[in-house]
Amino acid sequence: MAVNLYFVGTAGSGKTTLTKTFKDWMDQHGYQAVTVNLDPGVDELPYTVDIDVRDWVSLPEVMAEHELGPNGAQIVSADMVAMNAKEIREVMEGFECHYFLIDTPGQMELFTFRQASREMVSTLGDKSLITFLFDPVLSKQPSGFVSLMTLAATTQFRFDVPYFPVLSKADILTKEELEQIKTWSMDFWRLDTALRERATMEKQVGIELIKSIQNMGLQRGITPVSSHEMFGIEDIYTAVQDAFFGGEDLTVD
Ligand SMILES: Nc1nc2c(ncn2[C@@H]2O[C@H](COP(=O)(O)OP(=O)(O)OP(=O)(O)O)[C@@H](O)[C@H]2O)c(=O)[nH]1
Ligand SMILES: [Mg+2]
Repeated sequence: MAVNLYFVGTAGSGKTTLTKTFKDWMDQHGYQAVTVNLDPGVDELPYTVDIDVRDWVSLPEVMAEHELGPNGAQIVSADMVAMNAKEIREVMEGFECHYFLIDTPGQMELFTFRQASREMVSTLGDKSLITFLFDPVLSKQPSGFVSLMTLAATTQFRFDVPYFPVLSKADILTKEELEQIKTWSMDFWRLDTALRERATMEKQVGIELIKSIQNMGLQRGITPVSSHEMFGIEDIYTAVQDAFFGGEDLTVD
């Protein structure tokens, strides 16, 4: 059975671009990947979409039918997408592939915080992994990094599937910034020290959040990834293979 690889992250963190980059990488290696768009509100996609949720739910139609603005319509659409999960799964079952690459909605809370999404993820397959994209600009500040770790932890808590944290668009960071973020992700003491240099409120709340993330066993390194400069892609593949196939490579015909 194929792996469902979800790309999740805050708005503009690079989910759609990474879906395309990962698909291209799999094609180049002779692996079979099928792209799935779960964002009913997206206009254009840079990849050829194999399974498109817009075939079931259209944001402009939801806005017109329910007389809603774009935000309200996004919420209704997210639930409508989830209601169609069984049908989407049936369509997925018609494809022979190694991975389904699943691009999720821009407003990640619509996907992450809704009970319907949780049910959808389990309906869509048994082997799911979330690639969680850390926005590089937010990650540069210790408090931004802690906030994203909290979001990643919340995502894991909501879905209870393995997740792999990546530092997205790492090409826009300097070598020093990159090293610092990698250090913070592995060594919370260093992150704690960086936070202590900040304003009192930020410091106190941040330190408490770090402690709970550490207690939850979620302290782990982050993998820098760039769709523009093509690095880190293979690391995602390796993480998936480690999680589900004991690190064995996929077989190619
Ligand atoms: N420098 C750089 N820019 C990137 C990279 N990946 C994506 N981008 C840019 O970041 C912007 C957002 O990328 P998307 O892939 O649309 O991000 P997204 O998370 O799908 O966005 P939403 O679905 O709207 O939340 C675009 O302008 C991309 O060109 C990267 O690896 N490096
Ligand atoms: Mg997108």
